[in-house]
Order: sequence, then C-alpha cells, then structure tokens
Amino acid sequence: MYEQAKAEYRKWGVDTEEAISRCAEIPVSLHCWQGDDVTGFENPQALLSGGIQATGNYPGKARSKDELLEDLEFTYSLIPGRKRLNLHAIYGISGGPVNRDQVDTIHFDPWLRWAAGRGIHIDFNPTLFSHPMAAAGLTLSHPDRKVRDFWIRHVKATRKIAAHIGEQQGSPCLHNIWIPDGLKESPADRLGPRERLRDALDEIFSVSYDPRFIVDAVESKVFGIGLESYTVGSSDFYLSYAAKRGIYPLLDNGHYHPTELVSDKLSSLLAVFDKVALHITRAVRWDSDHVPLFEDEVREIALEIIRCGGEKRVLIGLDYFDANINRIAAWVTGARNVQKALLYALLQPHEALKKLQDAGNFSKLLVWQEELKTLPLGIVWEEYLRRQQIRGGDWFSSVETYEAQVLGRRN
Ligand code: RNT
Ligand code: ZN
Repeated sequence: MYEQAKAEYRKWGVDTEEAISRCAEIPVSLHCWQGDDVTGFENPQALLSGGIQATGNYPGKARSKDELLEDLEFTYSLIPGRKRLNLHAIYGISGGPVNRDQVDTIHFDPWLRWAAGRGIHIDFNPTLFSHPMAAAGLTLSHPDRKVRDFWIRHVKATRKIAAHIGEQQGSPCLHNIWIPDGLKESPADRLGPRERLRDALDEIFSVSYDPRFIVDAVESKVFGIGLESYTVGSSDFYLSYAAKRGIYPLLDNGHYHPTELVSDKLSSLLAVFDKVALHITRAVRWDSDHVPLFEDEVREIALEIIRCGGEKRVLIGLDYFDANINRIAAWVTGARNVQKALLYALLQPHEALKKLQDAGNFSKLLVWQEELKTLPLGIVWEEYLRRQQIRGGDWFSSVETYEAQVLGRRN
C-alpha cells in the first residue's frame, strides 16, 4: 500500500521519502503540564489560577514527580518525531519547599539528566500564576513595587535556569514568559500597567545570556477567565516589545479573537523576526485548551511553517490541558495530530503551487489544492510510524492497558 501511495504522490511531484525524513527532524516541544492539570510539584493541593483552568476530574492524574515521569515516558513512546520537553518552574525537584524567587539550576538538573538519557532537549517557563503573590491577577504589572520585584526575581531566576539548561544540553532552551495580568472590569488606566510591565521586562532582560543557550520569548493573550476586560500583555504590546528589544513573540492559537488566525500571522512575523515560537492548542469558544485536532487551522499552521521554510525558525510547542479524558490519551492525540499535520504539509508540492499563484492561474491552483487534500496521507502516516517504531492506529489499546495497570492504582 505504501508503494502505491508513494506513486500517487509522485504524480504530483511529491517525494514521500523526503517528507517522512524531514518530518522526523522537526522538533515539537511536549508540555509537561498535561499530565497533572498544571499542578506542579510545589503543593499537590495547589489550585490553578491566573485566568486559566483545567476542567474535569478524570482519575489517574500524576501526583508526584515519579508519577509524572512514568506517564511522560509512556506518552513519549506513542509519539513519532523529534520531541522536546517543555517544563514550568513549578516542576522543580527539591527536598523541601522552595519559593518562586529561590528556584535554581539544581532543581532542574534531575530533569536534565532524565532528558539527556533520552536525547530530549528541554524548554522552560517561569510560573507567574497559582501563587499568593499573583492572587490579584497582577504580577509584573502590579502597582506595588514589592510584588513586581518578587516576580522580577522569579523570572531572572528562571532565565538563569533556562540558560543553564541550554548550555548543558547543547541546544538553545526556549524561555517563554506568560503572565495572567489583567482586569475583570473596565480599566481606568490602561497605560500604567503596560508601562510597569515594560519596565519590569527591561529589568529582567538587562541580564544577557549567550543566544546559543537561551531563546527569549513573550506570549500575548486576548483575555483570561475572571480577567475579561483588559489584558496587560496584549498582542500589540508584546509584538512591539519583542521587535524593539530583539527577543521573540510566542503565538498561542487560543489567544486571539476567533476570526484571527495564527496561520495567517506566521508569515508576517517570519518576514521580520528570524524566529517565532508557537503554542498549539484548541480554543473552543474561549482559551479552553482542548486537545488539538487534525483540523483545518492546525493543518494550515503546519502548511505555513513548511511553505515559509520555517522548520528551523518556528519553535513548535504544545499547550493544552484536558482533565476530562485520560490525560495520556489527550497528550498523545494532540501531539500525533501536530505530527500528522506536519507530514500533511510536507506532502504538498509547494513550489508548483506557488508558481500557479504567481502566474495568476487560480483555477488550476484551486483544483490542485482541493485534489491534494484527498491523497493517501493515512498510508504515508502509517509508514512514518512504522519506521519510527511507534504504534499505528491501534495505539489506544496500550493506553487502556496502562490505565488498568498504572493509573488505576492511583487515588
Ligand atoms: C495561558 C498560556 C500559557 C499557559 C502555560 C501553562 O493562557 O497559554 O502558555 O497555558 O504556560
Ligand atoms: Zn500558551
């Protein structure tokens, strides 16, 4: 069947072998926080706050470092391609409580050792939510200098950790700042908090690190639950800030108005920035962080990455946390869908299609684009999985076994 599919694609000028080998090389950063509903290791009872929420109470949630590692290990075994690991500062490994402004490299060395043994590179995030100092929904833009300073110390510490990780692993660590800061009600002052955020960031970025070790990004948002009327770190704010300060924007596709598409934004940013970071998720009516599907927008994002030659320039990360279904099934489904979308995008004759556009041959372009949609992607996907030694379409039965044998013993 694969030989037939290969011949089918060849008719359109597409080399399935090249697509398979390129797909295997594109790094996708798997977020650790799908495994425990963004709880972290500070306190297993911690409540998620900051305008984000994991809904659902499916049994078997990872309650400790060992359980999360066990689940991650199993999750990775079901996902093809080059995988990174995205950690948050609340996943530090220590003998006792460590406040956020005290986190240090030693708390993440165990992760580095775990990842090194598996050929996995790590990305990192400061955690400016689920903490008493963030209770007001304000952190780096808080009117109280003491609160801002606390969070500035935290992010300075996490950048130091990220640079250490990048140096140790020999691959730059993406350090992405997302803050919840916003207001539920109509603001009386929009500029003040944004100026305070700008100044706090300037203080944070006054420390410079070797770009071979760290890639600094900032993630915007349109609103958070309970913070509906105003978001300090808006898209305009962070795009301008990143452009001026020589850092990078991170686009989360759950963080825009419903008719604004990240797939359309990528080329605009890649025309100006040499790198752009992504959080791939699925927003259902709001930033709900549902599992990404193999759907139009995920495919279009993948198409844009490939069309723009962005395989090395777009840092792909995942960001969803569904607690309503088996968490491993959620993790794996979203990650496999992103992989499948990348393979789909690599199986298109982009140069030929661009030529049709430039020649103004829109009839043929339309016909080709539509015909290409139903080529035998599934067969090439199965072949890709086979070569990666990853289970095919029946992978869920192994999750059922894992649920019975491992997750079922928790609680
Ligand atoms: C929140 C942002 C942010 C978080 C993670 C946990 O809306 O998307 O990226 O989801 O950092
Ligand atoms: Zn995000």
